[in-house]
Amino acid sequence: MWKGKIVFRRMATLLLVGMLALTFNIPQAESLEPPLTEWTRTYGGAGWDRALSVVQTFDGGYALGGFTDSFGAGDWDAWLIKTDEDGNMEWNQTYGGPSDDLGLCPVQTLDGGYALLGSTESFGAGGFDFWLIKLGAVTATVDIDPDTLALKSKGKWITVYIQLPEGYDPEDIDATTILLNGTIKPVLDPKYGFVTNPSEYLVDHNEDGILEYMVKFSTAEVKALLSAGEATLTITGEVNGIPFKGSATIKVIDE
Ligand SMILES: [Ca+2]
Ligand SMILES: [Ca+2]
Ligand SMILES: [Ca+2]
Repeated sequence: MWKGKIVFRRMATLLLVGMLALTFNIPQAESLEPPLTEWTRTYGGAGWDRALSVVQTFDGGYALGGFTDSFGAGDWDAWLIKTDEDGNMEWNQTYGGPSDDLGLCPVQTLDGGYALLGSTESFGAGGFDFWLIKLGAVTATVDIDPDTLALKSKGKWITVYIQLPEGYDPEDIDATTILLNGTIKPVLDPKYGFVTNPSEYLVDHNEDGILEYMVKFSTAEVKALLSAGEATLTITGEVNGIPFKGSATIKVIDE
């Protein structure tokens, strides 16, 4: 075949493909609008503060990991910041010793705590070592009323008193994060004073001078989990975005 004819055919094919592409309006990458910036925040002190990673947490906030020269135990220290959903810092913590402690990539773990990965020169076998840190939940003291639950009783509520260790304010507990045995939510209907009125839900039930956070659960929902014998009920939740956990054992009788 005449060589010029082949070239002409190829050009015609290319032209046709190009026209088809225009006809079907195939989107071009450069034509897409990038998302708008909703907000920005900065975190740090007067020294160098280097961010490495961010993950979204179960409560809709963020855990930020990196390392800081501004704070901590000397040289670089690993730095973890927890924010709420708007990026406001809820708490932060440095980890490290006198040498360089770099990088911190957090993940939130299924138990509501955190696992953090970094590299440390302060600890380990020499030089830099891998560094895995597990943060558990704050231990709460839990008191359940009644201590003995009769499965055939007509009581409407099971009342739970949650006391946190020193340094934590029970008023900072987020009641919407509270769960009994990981499944049952407390009664949060604002028609009840014990849900909305701090003078009713912040009480010193065990009279040790430290306020407890009181929540009530539907007895019917809790009974559905239980059978006669001893039952350990576990309460979990968050105070200022930090997970807490506590358990108490009650007696369950089939009468
Ligand atoms: Ca800085
Ligand atoms: Ca250090
Ligand atoms: Ca108390």
